[in-house]
Amino acid sequence: MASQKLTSEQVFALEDKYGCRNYAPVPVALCKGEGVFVWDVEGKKYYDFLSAYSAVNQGHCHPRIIAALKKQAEKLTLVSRAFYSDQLCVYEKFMTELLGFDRLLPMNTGVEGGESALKIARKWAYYVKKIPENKAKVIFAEGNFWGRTLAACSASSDPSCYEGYGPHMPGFTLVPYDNIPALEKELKDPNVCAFMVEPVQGEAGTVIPQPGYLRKVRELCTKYNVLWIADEVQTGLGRTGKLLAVQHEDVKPDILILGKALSGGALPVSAVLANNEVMNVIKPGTHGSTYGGNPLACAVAMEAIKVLLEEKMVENAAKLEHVLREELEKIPKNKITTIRGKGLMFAIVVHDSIPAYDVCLRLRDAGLLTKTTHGQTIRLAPPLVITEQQLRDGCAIIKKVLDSFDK
Ligand code: IF1
Repeated sequence: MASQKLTSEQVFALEDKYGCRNYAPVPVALCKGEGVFVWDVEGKKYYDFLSAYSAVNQGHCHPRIIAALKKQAEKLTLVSRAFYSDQLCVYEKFMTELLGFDRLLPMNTGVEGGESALKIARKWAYYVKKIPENKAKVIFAEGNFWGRTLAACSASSDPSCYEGYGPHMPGFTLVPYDNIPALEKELKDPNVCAFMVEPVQGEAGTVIPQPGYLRKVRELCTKYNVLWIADEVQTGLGRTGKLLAVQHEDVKPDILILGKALSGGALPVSAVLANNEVMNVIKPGTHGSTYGGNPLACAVAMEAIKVLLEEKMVENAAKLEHVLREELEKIPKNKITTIRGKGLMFAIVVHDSIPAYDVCLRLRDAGLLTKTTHGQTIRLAPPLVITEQQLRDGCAIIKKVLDSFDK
């Protein structure tokens, strides 16, 4: 079967028969990607307005990233951390100088970045803040999403994330997002070692905090000697119109987590960055990963960051934010009730009279791919290489599809 060209129906049937049913994908079978476009197995072309949940900010199969992948793949892909490689050290220097941190811990997936950040925070709690052993607490925001591990599920306020996965990780507390008094109340607990939060909540539906929230988080975490962990796995690397979303408020976390677009969608690459006082609590043999920091990932990640910067994708996201908002605001309120967005990280809430999933199906038929998050919310996050004309074309498709629900 593998050698034959599959039809969409065959793709759906094979996955239905042989795959774990942990997703209910939009029924489209993709086989090619280039820039803002993807193609299905029948050759139909689509705008990608999801960007693999912001992992292909640089556009699908960016030629420079693919070239870097191929070049390194023919030399050395993996040696484990049992030995040094000529790529990891250069990548660590490149990233720490770019983002202004002393050290980088290389991991693979975003959730491994989150897990690593929490392990660092707990070590710091006991070795530096001197919190009594096994008493360290971490605060998360309601509506958070940072992956699918048991700790990530334990931190979630969403039953579909944590139900049936107990017993849950102890020492986790939730506070309402974008609520400074509630946060400060928890931070006063001397056993709190960290507050982990997304600068813009992705899975929650692109929830943007009030201006000044991140600045207050920074102030309070400093005041109460608590580590601020910024989860920029989705918001980072240009998605919100800044290299890091925290830069909208000109603040810096104690621990920064990156993922997704760190490799431009070529392979899983994540990273945790922190300064010496925090990162040095991790001693040899106390944390690691077979693939973390592999030469292939380092070479790809450096090129992915370079193209992001050199092709001014961050600036493009900032510039096109107003175009996307302007186009969406033209759509009547009886179709789109809410628009939320920063840079090219947007979500719309469609009127209850229009099933959001049906909107995604009709968008697919009209040549644009995206997916709902909770309820009636639909994400709109095209690659950051999109042009103004392409963005307006995409919005015209969205408008036409929503109009079609009038009939
Ligand atoms: C799925 C959601 C998005 C993330 C943030 C860490 C991670 C993610 C802010 C973990 C991952 C992905 C996971 C993927 C779908 C997607 C997603 F819908 F699940 F919630 F983007 F919003 N921090 N998000 O958004 O990174 O381990 O996946 O590399 O699990 O369905 P990962």
